[in-house]
Amino acid sequence: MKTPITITLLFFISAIYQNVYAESPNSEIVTTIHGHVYYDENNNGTEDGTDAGIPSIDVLLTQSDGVIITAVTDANGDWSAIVIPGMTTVDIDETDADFPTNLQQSDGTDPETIMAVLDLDTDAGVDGYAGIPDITVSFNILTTLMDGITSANAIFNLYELAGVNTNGTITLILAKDNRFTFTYNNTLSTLGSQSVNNADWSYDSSNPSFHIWESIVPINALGKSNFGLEFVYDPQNTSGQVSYSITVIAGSGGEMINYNNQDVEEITFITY
Ligand SMILES: [Ca+2]
Ligand SMILES: [Ca+2]
Ligand SMILES: [Ca+2]
Ligand SMILES: [Ca+2]
Repeated sequence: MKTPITITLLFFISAIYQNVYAESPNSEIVTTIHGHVYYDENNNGTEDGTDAGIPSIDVLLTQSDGVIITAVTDANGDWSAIVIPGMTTVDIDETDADFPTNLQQSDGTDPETIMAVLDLDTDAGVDGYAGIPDITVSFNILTTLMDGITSANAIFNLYELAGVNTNGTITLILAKDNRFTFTYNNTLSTLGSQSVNNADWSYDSSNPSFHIWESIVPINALGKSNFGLEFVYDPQNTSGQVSYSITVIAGSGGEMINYNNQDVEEITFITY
């Protein structure tokens, strides 16, 4: 009973081989390469939680002889192809009509060149794509009238607006002014009646022009992070008004929308 099946199978394999050989006249030997494309829903750079494969995406494979072939991801986001051995450039086609809009790569590298090894099924790795977060910032000085040397509180609130967790360092800057002094308290958890996450933020005073705060703790989708300062304002025997501007640096946490990355507070100061 086994013989006809074996013969049929051998014939089938031989037919595949000949077909591939016919398409790759520069090589007598073929090998395979595979990979995986997924939607990184929680934008943490790894496939976990409810992340799922992205189906029906073209993957362009430039073989070592320059001939480009196309693989397509299956229902699980997996793709594979028969290629000639050698350096193979793998390029996921983000312009594919089935590719979800407004995603950026959060895991893996694309395009990238992989060595497709003779007689092996070479793993080209995973490529994860996530939505693009958007951070906005609000700067609140709780007492904005400085009557002589005055102590006051400032709170820096950062909000995620796009429904995507941030991923990566978030940097916030404030121009230095010797009338405005503080000691950053990295254990502060409430300031006035507000809760603050000072422990999530590190303060760097080394830049001559700017106070710099950084956080590597993600802001959750539609969530918030903040920190607060108790500062002293010294009008230095003058009266007037001054505006302080804080800026979330472009690209913070993977965000890309810069128009809402700044906020200004104005202080009025008087000396009698
Ligand atoms: Ca993930
Ligand atoms: Ca690509
Ligand atoms: Ca890749
Ligand atoms: Ca923004």
